[in-house]
Amino acid sequence: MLTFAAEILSIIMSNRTFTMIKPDATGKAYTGAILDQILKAGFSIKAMKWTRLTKEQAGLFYDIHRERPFYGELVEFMCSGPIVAAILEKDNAVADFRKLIGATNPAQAEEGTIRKLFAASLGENAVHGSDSDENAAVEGSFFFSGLERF
Ligand code: FUP
Repeated sequence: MLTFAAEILSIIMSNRTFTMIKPDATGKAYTGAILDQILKAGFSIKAMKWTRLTKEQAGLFYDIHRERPFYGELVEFMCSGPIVAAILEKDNAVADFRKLIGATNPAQAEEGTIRKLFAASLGENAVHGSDSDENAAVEGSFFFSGLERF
């Protein structure tokens, strides 16, 4: 069994990131196509669940944006339908995944990126990707226990 320290280390390792396929994308049945892009880009899935956030959970997940004008809409949107949450592994996972999904606003996302292909707007932008190793660890732990990640 992993020691506590080893478990924390394995969570913080820079080869993991956290993603959500958001309610707009699950609602349009893009889940399979998005997972296909993720796997083809070389990421492997270390944990995954199909779930639906409560308003409280969505609010907590995006707590960092609490004071921003779009916070209310963001929380409403994120609990408006099911999501897929996953921990992904690949060398340089956080940066490579941000590149794969493209800019936050799909209008500014590069051709071929997931947001360019599947997102309709800044507010409803199909996928989330952690912006740092630290946040990847925190966000992964928000959804998955030690027994649920491999
Ligand atoms: P990202 O790291 O690309 O997910 O983007 P942010 O953390 O800056 O924003 C989180 C989410 O808030 C975005 F995915 C969409 C939403 N958002 C807005 O609705 N309006 C904005 O001006 C900025 C972000």
